Amino acid sequence: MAQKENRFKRHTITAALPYTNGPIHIGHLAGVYVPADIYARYLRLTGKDVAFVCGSDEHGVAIPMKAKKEGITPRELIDKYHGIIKKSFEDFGITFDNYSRTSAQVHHETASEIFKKLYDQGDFVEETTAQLYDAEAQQFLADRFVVGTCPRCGHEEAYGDQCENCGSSLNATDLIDPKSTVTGGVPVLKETKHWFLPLDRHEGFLREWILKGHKKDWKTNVYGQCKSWIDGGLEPRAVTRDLDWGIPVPVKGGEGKVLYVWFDAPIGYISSTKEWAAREGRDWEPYWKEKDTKLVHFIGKDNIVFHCIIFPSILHAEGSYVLPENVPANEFLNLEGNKLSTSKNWAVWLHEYLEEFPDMQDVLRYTLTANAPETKDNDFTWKDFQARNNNELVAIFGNFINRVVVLTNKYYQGVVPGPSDLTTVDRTTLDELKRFPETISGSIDRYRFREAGQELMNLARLGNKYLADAEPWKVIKEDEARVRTIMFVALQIATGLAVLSEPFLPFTSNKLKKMLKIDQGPIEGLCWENVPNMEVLLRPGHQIDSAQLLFRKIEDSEIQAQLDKLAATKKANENENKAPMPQKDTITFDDFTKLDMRVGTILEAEKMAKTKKLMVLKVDTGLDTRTIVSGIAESFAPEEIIGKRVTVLINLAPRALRGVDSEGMILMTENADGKLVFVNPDEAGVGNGEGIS
Ligand code: B3M
Ligand code: ZN
Repeated sequence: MAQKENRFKRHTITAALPYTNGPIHIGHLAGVYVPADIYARYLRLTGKDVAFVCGSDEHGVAIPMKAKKEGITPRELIDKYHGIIKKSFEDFGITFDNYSRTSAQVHHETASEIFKKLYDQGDFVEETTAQLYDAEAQQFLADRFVVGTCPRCGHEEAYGDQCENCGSSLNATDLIDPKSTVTGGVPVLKETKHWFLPLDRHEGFLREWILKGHKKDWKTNVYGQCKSWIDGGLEPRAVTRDLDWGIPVPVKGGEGKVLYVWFDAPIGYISSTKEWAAREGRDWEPYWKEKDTKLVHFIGKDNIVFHCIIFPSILHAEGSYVLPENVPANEFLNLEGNKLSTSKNWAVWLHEYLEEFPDMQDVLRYTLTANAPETKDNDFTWKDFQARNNNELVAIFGNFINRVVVLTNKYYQGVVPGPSDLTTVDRTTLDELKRFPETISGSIDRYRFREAGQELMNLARLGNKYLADAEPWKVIKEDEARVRTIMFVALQIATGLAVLSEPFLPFTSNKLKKMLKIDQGPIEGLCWENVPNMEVLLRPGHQIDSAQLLFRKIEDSEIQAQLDKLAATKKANENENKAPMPQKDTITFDDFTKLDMRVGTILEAEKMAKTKKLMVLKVDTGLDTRTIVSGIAESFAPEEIIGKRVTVLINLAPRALRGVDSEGMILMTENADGKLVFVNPDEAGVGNGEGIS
């Protein structure tokens, strides 16, 4: 294996801190956490000293905004989602060495210390400026408390601190046509004092570090965004806010103000490392201060400016920290052709996936790696998820392993046979196996996880093809010695898969190691680096276990259920956004008194033949029992409405509907999912303004 870059003695890997204003969805996983975990697992497997850290991002305007929406306190909100997020990462096999939270004392101390040091060094500019203020709400409008048009790209939903469309970092006063998200009102300007990080003062350092430092191994989109910001002229950025939620500003005059969330959040990586080191009895400083530490930030593209411009400027000003070697930001993942959205519930939530597809973490890991938005936005579809599972994991990887283990048990009671003479194909196949660790390493070292994942699948393809071509189930009849060799070669490939799949498919790798009985501590010398050098990975005479299925087929019905769930979400969003029908022309009281509405009971119900919507009802109106035809057959089954009390308009002129005289109208409305419901406004999901017909 080519002598790889070993100038680093340790690796600090960070993954963007998820806001605790909602659960984790597949966009977060594809953009940040799956690639970061693959990278950290791979580094550990190749013997590196790794600190893989993350934690919940619990400050910022997003938190009180969501708490208000949910009718709970910010503290209750962050505790709720910190718990959901932390558990779902654990259940999905994301192997953080520490998952902390920015409400932790260690973080408040660390962020305050760094702020104080920069303050004492005179690295901030203290300035009283006119900031956006909502007079009705009596509060300043920063970050997500204000939206407007981005001055850079024209995106109309840009926030006060950032435009998610072009990634620009903004001052709220930069926004065109700003609107308060608290009251919807137009903000006024009001003077307030804040501390600014003069990024313009760091232009020289940033040019040197990024542009002259030739961060050519940085992704094009990352390097390009940095270059455009630096060339576009860096401006001072406020690093404090007029908020009561966050880390109090630790200097005189900071009363009633907190640190800007993007000042404190990246420092959360350092706090999380401190927390980890204290628990493990290690020293945290080498992971952040030694020059032979490789620091890599895994983030989404909307966080590039904070991780490549602002945080490095803070660390550079502080003076004792290392800077990131790479920031391999991913683009965005869409879902079924639409942008993922927490607020619109347009997402596949990790905790729900884990409930609906138990023990199938690796199927999602594999699919999100195969479709990772590494250089451009990409789309997740449930059909593709099914295809990746059925056509690759089941049909190639799983099929190969099942044949190897079943046949070894069938022909040799599970004992690895000693090979007889190796043919050219055998030797070529074993030589190809030996090349896979370096090929996969090469892709991972360049943060090309899609490519690396497909190389792993190519190893399974190699095994599958070798076995299919060798046909041991036929050869066994006349040449048992040949079959010993075939199964020996196939078992070497299966062992290679067990080792090399661990970063991508950790749950599968564990199952496979158990089947091959190499899970009780690896075989002497069996490790990623040694696969190319070992003549034999699985020795003749080694006893393996019986076959277990690694993957199961995903049925169309399971995919349809997910698509139906998304369709219902889409409908609910349409209804939520649907403006209530405008009021009809005014009528007189006399007009109203002409309507004769009574309470009635449905005695009989039957779907009208050859129609989709119509149902023929017999209704006891208190005056009589009459026939009423109602268009509710797609919303109810006949048996579920027998005996239902309903509101009936009984003096409507009879109408013949498909040959049946309908003598009246049952009043209905529609709930948020678009389902017809009987007029009972307490019925779940019926919003004010819904028409009654
Ligand atoms: N909490 C998440 C986001 O902007 C943000 C990342 C912080 S990383 C220090 O999507
Ligand atoms: Zn923009």
